[in-house]
Amino acid sequence: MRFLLVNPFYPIAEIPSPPLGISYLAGALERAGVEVRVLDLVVTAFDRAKLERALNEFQPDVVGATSVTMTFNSAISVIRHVKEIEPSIFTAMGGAHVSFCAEATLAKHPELDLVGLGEGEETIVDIVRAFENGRDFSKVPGIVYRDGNTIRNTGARGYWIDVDTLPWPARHLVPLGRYRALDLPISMTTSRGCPFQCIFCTGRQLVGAKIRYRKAASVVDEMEYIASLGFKRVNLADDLFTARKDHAHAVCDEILRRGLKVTWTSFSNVNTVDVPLLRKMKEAGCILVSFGLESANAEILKTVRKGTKIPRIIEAVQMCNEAGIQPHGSFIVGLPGETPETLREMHDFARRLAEMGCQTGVHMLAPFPGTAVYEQREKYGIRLLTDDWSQFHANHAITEQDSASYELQEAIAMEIEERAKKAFWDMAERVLNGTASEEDRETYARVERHGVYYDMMMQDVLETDGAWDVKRYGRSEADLVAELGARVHARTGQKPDAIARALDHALREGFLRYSVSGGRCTWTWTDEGPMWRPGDAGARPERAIEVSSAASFAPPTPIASRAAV
Ligand code: B12
Ligand code: SF4
Repeated sequence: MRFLLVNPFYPIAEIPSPPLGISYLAGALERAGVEVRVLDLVVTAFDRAKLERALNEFQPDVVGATSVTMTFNSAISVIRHVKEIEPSIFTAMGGAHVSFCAEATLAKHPELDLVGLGEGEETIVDIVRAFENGRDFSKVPGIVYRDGNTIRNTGARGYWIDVDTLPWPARHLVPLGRYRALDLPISMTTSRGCPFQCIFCTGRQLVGAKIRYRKAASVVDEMEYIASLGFKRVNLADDLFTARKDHAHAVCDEILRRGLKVTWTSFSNVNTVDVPLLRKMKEAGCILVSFGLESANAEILKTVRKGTKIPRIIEAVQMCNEAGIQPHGSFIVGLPGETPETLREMHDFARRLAEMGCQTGVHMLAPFPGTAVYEQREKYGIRLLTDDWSQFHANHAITEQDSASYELQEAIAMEIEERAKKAFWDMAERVLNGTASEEDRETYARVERHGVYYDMMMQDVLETDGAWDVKRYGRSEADLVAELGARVHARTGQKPDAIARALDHALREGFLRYSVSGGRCTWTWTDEGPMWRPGDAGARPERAIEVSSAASFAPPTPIASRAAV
């Protein structure tokens, strides 16, 4: 039995991290003895011929994609290609989007055979077993599937998975090296669930109101393992890491007991932090805590059932400052009850928070299927202006209400975009005219490198142009790098000096490597998973990046010695 999991495309600007849901599903399938592969279209390019080759080579029985609302169109397009290429392949989808509009999705998309609802680790194994046993899905709870011309819903699973029994995410199947090269954070979770009921969030419906915790020792085992993969930052992706203080304390205590040097960030709620906990988190490596602030208007906060008050937000920011952790708060423009006045309040409050050292971010309301603000939008006076799911990225206005027009909201979105662009170009100018600070220069160099790497990844430069005859172009490392640089320039149009700096950095850090054999040199991203995997006997290696056969290859510094970056 072979299962291909697909992580659909979404833009690098969203700061993706290696796909966690897909890795959990892959882990569950591997434990059930299923052969699994992951096609990750966030850091590799999609084209139909490539998909066709992958299907021919792997011969999957089932292809399953994940999606949130904004990635649904990309996900269903891959599924459509799969069905066109090989109609006998069974297709499935799950995730935060289709879990809440499964029937409508199956009705509209004949290329999709089944939707998994909510948490998928047990469901996906049940789907495989039912598929093997004559495709009778009627006994599999938690799915909606096509049965001839009928769409059948077997209902929710009715219980939440014990997260301590789950296998670790099978990250070795994901092209981790590319995420590492792009300096993106890596995510993990210590719990699932959220007791709050914010009307714009699907988190609670997806993972339940009762929080299920993992044991601290297992959490820190995983943290230790992912720290060994060479990522600079771990993102604790729990909906609410600080929901139960004794759990958060236990995780931090375990990190400290092991002396693990790892830099991490987490999501929180202003009601669930205090100074002793924040201090402990800081000591254990936490550098930033992100709060969903949503609005600066008390009435709106009440309407969206956030359960927070402005004085408490200020207190939480002060507590972070006292503990030495960077506070971050995010707002949503366009919540029910928004007016020009409430937007001014948000603007003034954000400025006040900035003066207190709090970073802030703003998203536009995107009413996702499954949320109260989508399902009861009439009650909330929200008019949805598009049914194109790819527009649900929350960076531009897609709603309006009597008191807050589309134009008003979109003007804010444009201003945010313009401000970000201007900040970048001002920094670029400072770098070019020699007046930039050290920090500016580092940021600029990082952005420049990432531009080169991302173009190389999304244009498949190494896969299609990264191997050649060394007799023709020379075999010293300088020759190989120069030839690769020329090819990257020809394909991406990036500036030669920027390419040279990026390639030099990639070689030094071990993101890229080459091998020469039989007169041919071949360049690859250092994508392989770790040599040591969870559950393997024997000691874990210092770092998990395979050292190239090239004599001059310089391995990256292990994260432990880059303590608390
Ligand atoms: C951490 C996180 C992120 C991280 C991603 C981390 C990662 N490596 O995956 C970052 C910061 C990058 C991120 C970005 C965004 N996120 Co986000 N994120 C979360 C958060 C808090 C946890 C996600 C997570 O890792 N869960 C744990 C894993 C195990 O769950 P999962 O991915 O959903 O997968 C499980 C099931 O869905 C199911 N499943 C999934 N796929 C499949 C496929 C099949 C075949 C089957 C059977 C089952 C199945 O099984 C999986 C295992 O149980 C959730 C909230 C939440 N509680 O889910 C929001 C959440 C997923 N994000 C959300 C949004 C909107 C975004 C952004 C669009 C941000 C924005 N611009 O507004 C981007 C889009 C990025 C993207 N393509 O996912 C929304 C999605 C709502 C929606 N309908 O679209 C959520 C639900 C929060 C909310 N506001 O309601 N996010
Ligand atoms: S926004 Fe945060 S606190 Fe509110 S329901 Fe979603 S995960 Fe919970």
